[in-house]
Amino acid sequence: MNANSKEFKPSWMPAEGSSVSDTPPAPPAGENEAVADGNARSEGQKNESEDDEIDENDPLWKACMKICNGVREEAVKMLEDPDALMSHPEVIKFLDSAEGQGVGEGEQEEWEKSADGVVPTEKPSAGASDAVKAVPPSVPKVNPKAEAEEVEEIDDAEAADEDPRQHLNLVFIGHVDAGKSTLSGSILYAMGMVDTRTIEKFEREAKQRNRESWFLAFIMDTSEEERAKGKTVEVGRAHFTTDINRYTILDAPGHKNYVPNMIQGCCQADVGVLVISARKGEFETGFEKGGQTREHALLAKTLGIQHLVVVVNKMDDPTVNWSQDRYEECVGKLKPYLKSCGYVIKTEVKFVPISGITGDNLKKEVASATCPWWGGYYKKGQHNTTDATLISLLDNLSIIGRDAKGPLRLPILDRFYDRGCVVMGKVESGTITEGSQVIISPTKRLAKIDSLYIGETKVRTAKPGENVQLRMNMNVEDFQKGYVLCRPDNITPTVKGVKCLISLVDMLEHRPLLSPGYDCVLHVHTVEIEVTVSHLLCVIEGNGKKVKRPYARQGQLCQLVLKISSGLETCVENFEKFPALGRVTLRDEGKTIAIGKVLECLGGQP
Ligand SMILES: Nc1nc2c(ncn2[C@@H]2O[C@H](COP(=O)(O)OP(=O)(O)OP(=O)(O)O)[C@@H](O)[C@H]2O)c(=O)[nH]1
Ligand SMILES: [Mg+2]
Repeated sequence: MNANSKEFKPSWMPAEGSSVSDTPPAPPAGENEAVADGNARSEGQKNESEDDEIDENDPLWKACMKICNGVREEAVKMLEDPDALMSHPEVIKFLDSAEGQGVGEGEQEEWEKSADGVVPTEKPSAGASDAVKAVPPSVPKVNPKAEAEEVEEIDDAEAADEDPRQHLNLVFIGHVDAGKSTLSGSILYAMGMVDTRTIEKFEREAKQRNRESWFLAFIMDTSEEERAKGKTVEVGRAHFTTDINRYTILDAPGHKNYVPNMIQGCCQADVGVLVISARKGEFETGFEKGGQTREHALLAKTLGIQHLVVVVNKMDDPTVNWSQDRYEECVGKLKPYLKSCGYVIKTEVKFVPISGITGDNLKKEVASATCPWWGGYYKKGQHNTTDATLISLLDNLSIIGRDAKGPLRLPILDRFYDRGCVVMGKVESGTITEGSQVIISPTKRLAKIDSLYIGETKVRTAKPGENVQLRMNMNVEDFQKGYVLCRPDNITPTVKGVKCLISLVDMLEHRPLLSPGYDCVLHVHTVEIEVTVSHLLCVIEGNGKKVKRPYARQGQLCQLVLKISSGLETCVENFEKFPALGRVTLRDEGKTIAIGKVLECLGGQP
């Protein structure tokens, strides 16, 4: 797994260190060129090799032959130009049909036996596969026989029927040491996902490391570095279920050095659980004195969090002792700030006092002897909460705007080798189906989803909101973080620049003005890429009037054009069409300076 994600792994997921991540999101120039080369091979080259290369069992070849009424030369011509091919309605229809989704039973075996794992449909862009042939050293070599046996065993597993329960992705955010990992671990323990023996083992280990109170955090903080320092680095991932919902926990790091990892966590989430420490001095450090609470809350809103659950944690601490006044103080100070981030407090934000370490108000309500005032609060719906516990509150949240019938959009978060190519990501729109064909944008290559997993369960389909792992019939090098899987009839645009509406929230002290030429890092869905402000189109004044200005400063709203500094293309969407792929964050020197949305995609392919 990569530096940005880790998880309780399904058995087929890789051992530590086998990932081939941390590569830039845009396609390497060579790869793009190779695609172009592959599409534009000279006539002579084509004649020499084309006919020999044709695999008669290739489903796309069969489709072309069918469409061309069996006229070979016409079908060959069709295959030569993948872009034109994709614009052919009959091909699209074919690919969408059951026939186009895969092959017959006998042929399926041939497909799976394919030694190099490259599907016949790649042939039109053979140049591209040449460009990415080199296997990075971090990809483990495997015994092909053992691989075949194991894959067979895995693929024999019956794909499960769709679970009707809603799936919620929870990202735990907040200042360093607020108690996010402890809370995550405590929830997993309370929900029966961790047994007592494991907890006892972690207690012993935490004691040996002089970090006694961290034993619950060790459930999520699994690396040596994290346990030694008591700080989360990578986003921890775990799953639990209730009778009503299925949940994925994404435990983000609180330290300011790891904000990009936290952004990755937010990208996959629908609900933000903002963990606030009520302990004396800690609330003040985290919220008032330049702590991470503010940046996290703001980023979560920008990155599409629909509900924010503020948990006022460490209520058991001797400096708090379930004090109603301290709770009111924290809530009272947070509300105006959250409002200024754009949250509608009444409908989007809920507050609950908890103790991650004792488990009070997680699954079980705190005893009235310990906290006599809480019952009165939730029964009256004070601070927008009518549920006694965090779990019941989460069970009552519903996520809107998930369009299972819309065009497929699945931004890739990570990919790795494990007896074949596995990619990870969250379905943002549409439905992904086992055996279906997808286009990888921006390279525009066609790929097949051999099998698909939600957590450890093999499933047939996955709808928006699901974090999935896909076994693909491609090479690991064919995917990069920031690529987007889509359907051939509705491809994500690739851009060289974007026109954005941006709010400058927190400019650097020594770079207080934003003007053309300003360099920074653009975060949009799973993409992280360097950009330059090429035009400042206008500054929008308080009365909504657009004015021309040579620069914009903190607190101002402006429209600008951002150009990808490397000149490469990346996948971005207009916010109005796909909000999850059009929310923008600009960071500079490790700090969020601006947030906004994509108004227009510029300079790429449609
Ligand atoms: N008293 C008390 N201490 C807590 C509670 N929750 C967490 N802590 C303590 O706070 C410290 C930090 O806990 P973590 O869970 O590692 O905090 P975190 O927010 O995950 O920290 P980062 O990952 O570094 O951002 C540990 O010593 C915990 O024991 C709580 O409910 N009550
Ligand atoms: Mg942590």
